[in-house]
Parts: sequence; C-alpha cells; structure tokens
Amino acid sequence: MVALAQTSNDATGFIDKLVIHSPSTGDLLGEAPVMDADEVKAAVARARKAQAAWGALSVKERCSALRAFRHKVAQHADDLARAVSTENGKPVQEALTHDILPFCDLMAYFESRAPKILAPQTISLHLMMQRRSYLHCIPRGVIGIIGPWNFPFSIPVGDAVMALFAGNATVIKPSEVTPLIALKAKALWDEACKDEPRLHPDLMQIVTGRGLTGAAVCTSGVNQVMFTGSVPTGKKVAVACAEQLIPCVLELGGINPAIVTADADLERTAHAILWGAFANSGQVCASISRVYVARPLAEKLTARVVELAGGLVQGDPLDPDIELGAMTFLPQIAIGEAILADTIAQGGRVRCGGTPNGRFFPPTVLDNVEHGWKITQDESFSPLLAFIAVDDVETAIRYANDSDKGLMAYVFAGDEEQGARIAERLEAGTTMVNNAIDSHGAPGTPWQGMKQSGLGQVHSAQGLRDLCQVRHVQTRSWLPWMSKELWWYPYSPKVYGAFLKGVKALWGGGVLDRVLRAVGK
Ligand code: TXE
Repeated sequence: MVALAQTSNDATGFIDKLVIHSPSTGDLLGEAPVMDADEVKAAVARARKAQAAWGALSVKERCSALRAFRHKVAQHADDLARAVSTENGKPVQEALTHDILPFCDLMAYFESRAPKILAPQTISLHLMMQRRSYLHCIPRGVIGIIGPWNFPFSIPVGDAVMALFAGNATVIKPSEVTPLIALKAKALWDEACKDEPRLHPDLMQIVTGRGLTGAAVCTSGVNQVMFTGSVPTGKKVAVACAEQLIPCVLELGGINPAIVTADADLERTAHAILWGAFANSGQVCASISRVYVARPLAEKLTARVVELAGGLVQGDPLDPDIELGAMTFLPQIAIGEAILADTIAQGGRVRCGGTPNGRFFPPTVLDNVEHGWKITQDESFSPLLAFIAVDDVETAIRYANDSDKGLMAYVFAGDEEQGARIAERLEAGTTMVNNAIDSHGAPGTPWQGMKQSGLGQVHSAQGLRDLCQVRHVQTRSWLPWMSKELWWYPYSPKVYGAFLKGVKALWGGGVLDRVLRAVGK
C-alpha cells in the first residue's frame, strides 16, 4: 500500500468543479459541477412544479409508483455497491449490505406501511367530547437533503425516498467528497420514470457543490431540510432554517459508549465490538469508540478483540475478501492520528494497529485508557477503539453518559433483561443490547440523536409523519342543534358561577374523583 497524496476531493482549491479521486488508488473517478445559489433555486423550482401532481396522488398510488425505483436499485445492486466502494473506499460487501440492501428494505417497508401511517388519525377528545377531531397529513412541498460521505447512497437517497413517500419532491446536495454516487442514483431514478409514468424526473434533483451549495439549499425556498454531517455545520443549518422558519432534522454523529458487564458472552461481545468499531473504518456515526468493561473481564475481552482485529484484511475495497478499505475523507486521518497521539501521550497502550499507511488506517485497539481523555470525548470517526476497565455498572453508566453527544449506546450483558435496564438509563437516541450499529437498517425504528447528536428523527412512522404538515380538522359530532357553545357570549355572573361550580365539582377532588375511584382509576 502506498501513501497517497491528498486528492482534490478533500481540497477547497477547485472553485468551478469537484474532481473526484478513488480514496484507495488515487485514480480519477469523475467530476461534478459546483452549483451556485441560482442553480439551486432553479432546481427547487423544478422540483416544486413536479410536486404538485405527485402530492395530489393518494399515498397508496405513490407507494405503488415508487416500486419502480426500488426495482431499478435492486437490479443494479452490484453496480451501485461497486460505485459506492470505489468512491467512498469501504469494502464492497459493506457497500452492498450497509448502503444498498437497507435502502431496498426501507423502500419495501414504507411501500406497504405508508398508507396506514399517513392515514387520517382520530383524536379522542376529553372535555369537548361533542366534537370530532382528526389529523391529516399533507406533503410539505420540497425537502432539501444535505448528505454526508460515509453512507453516500443510503443516507441521502434513503432520506429522499421517505420524503417522496410523504408526497414531497426532493433536492439532494450530496457531500462534495462523494457526489458521483448521487448522480448515479439520479440516473436510475430517471430510468424508473421511463417505466412508471406517475414518477417524474424532476421529483429528484441533485445539486452538487461544497458548503456554499449546501447553505444555498437552506435558503432556496425548500420547506424542510434533512442534514447529516458535523455538529458545527449542523448548527449553521439550524440557524439558516430558523431564519426561514422551516423545520430541520439534524443527524450529527456521536462518541458512542459500550458497557460490558462481567457476565457478558465473551465471543459475541468481542465480535460485535470488533465490527461496531471497525466497519467502514470507524467512519460511522454509530461506531463504538469507548468500551467500559467490568474489570474481571477486561483483559480477556481486550485480548480477544485484539486477536480478531489482527485477522482483519485491509486493502483494495473492491476485493470481496477485504474487510477494511481506505479512509474516505483525508482530513479524518489527521483527526484520528491526533487523538491516537494524545492517548499514547497520556499513558494509553496500543494493543494493535497504530500509524496509518497512507489512506489505510489499521484497526487500532488501546487499553490502559482513562475516562475523560480526548479519546473518550472527541469523535475520531476513525478505527480507534478504547477499553476502559471499570469496577461497577454505576461507574460505567456515569462515564457513558458523561458526553455532550447521545446518538447510540451499547450494552453487552449475559442477562438481556438486566441489559435493557441499563440501556434505559443511557442518554442516547438508541441503545442496543448485545448488538452493534445496525439499527439504522431497521426502517421501522427511529434514528435520532440526543444532546449535540441532533434534532428530530429519520425512519420510523413518526419520521415519515414529520415529513408532512400534520393538519388538524375539528367538526361537531353530536349536539349539532345547539346554536351556541356554553362559553360563548354573552358572559354574566350567572354563567361564571355555573362554570365555577363545575370546575370545583369535576376537578376539586369531589364527584369526579369519587367516580374514578369507584371504577378503579
Ligand atoms: O462535514 P460537514 P464533513 C463528521 C466527522 C467529520 C466531520 C466533518 O467527524 O470529520 O463531520 O465532515 C455540507 N450549510 N461527520 O466536512 O462540513 C457539506 O457540503 C449547509 C459525521 O463532511 O458537516 C456536506 O454535504 N450545508 C457525519 C455536508 O454539509 C453545508 C458524517 C456535511 O458536511 C454547509 C460525515 C453549510 N454552511 C462526517 N457547510 C455523521 N453524522 O454521520 C457544509 N455543508
């Protein structure tokens, strides 16, 4: 493996175009334009025009039409997986099983469930029980999607299809590091439109460029933004959306802890932590980066993970035997190296891995680490894994929660029920027990961050509804002959007195409480 020079997709020097090189070989892969604010606005206008007919279809019709796109993606799965692997540097098997497969499953999941999820919902009323209230879901319009480079297909295109199920049109701004795969997705979308007349090419727009193009998406008249990326950029997106008074969903990464109890199954825990830390070279917002392990198990577990890590094969990501590819984003290597150097300087011990070889960062396991060091506080987004031995579960929980991020957490416990009890106390959007990182692949579950890890959620029934305006309609269901409600004009001391009596009788601990007690409530 040779050390590769910085490629232009990491540089800011190209003003007029993005020039994309393979992270693993340095080969030129292609170019994409850098679009300005006017071009972004024009894309939003085209999308809005196409949305009118799309949003007017029933949810069921949209679901049946979108099938054509799922077919195209699944039929081109090999081609797409290779394209993701080539541009991003991840092993081709990961490209298939982390990007393409979950995307197809997400589509199939919402195709069958979206009609029910987006159907009008009746709200049972309380005091005003003579009324009938219901919620109905209306598409928001055009959804802007600003994507990252670590899952360059499944995140932006997955967010886009959810927006489409909800009846919106989409404008995707892919990461400047991996724009080509988004253009490939768009080509497949256009193909699907030829097979399915209810789909329109303009429902999916791709605007390529760097940060300024992303910023332009937020101010281009879109009705919502879905952003995946870093915390500082996420905050800029939130401010821009606040100024437009449009909602945004932010997915901003994490420094995800794992707690391992003394009775955890050593083999499963070691394999899960290995994969959870090193899949996609640790460039996953859900990666396991810090393990708080019960002291009696600490050496055994660390040694087993080190042994397994030593067997991982790193190299050409297109080779199906390869388990670790190249780092996608060159600056990430320096971030990882700085955190590694800091850990060593503080007394941490490198049990395997260490210095990167060009774009290839070996799986690196450290122990003798103390909670509070940089490696337990800063997102490395690289294949660094720290083991911290702890004396009791309470300390592990305290350390796990001592972070400004809260995306994912993990518990490994022999007793799954005890594991779930620990999980409930962890400050994370999702905590998995005896499993690692793949809950994003379960489309019915929410993907959401607490604290600095984000706002809102993607996936899940709620995530789909959040892509709609949820409107409330209220009608009268009984007492329709009443010419006015009791609290309308005119006001008088008599009416005031009657209401006062009612408040005391109903809620003052009298009649109502006696009735509720009598019926056991
Ligand atoms: O992110 P940015 P980058 C983390 C990881 C990495 C760091 C930086 O730690 O080191 O983020 O990566 C667009 N308005 N994650 O530079 O800058 C930009 O063009 C609107 C975690 O890639 O946040 C790109 O499309 N958009 C993450 C997207 O935002 C703007 C996955 C993300 O860029 C913009 C990747 C602006 N002002 C990196 N500026 C995860 N959560 O999984 C830039 N962009």
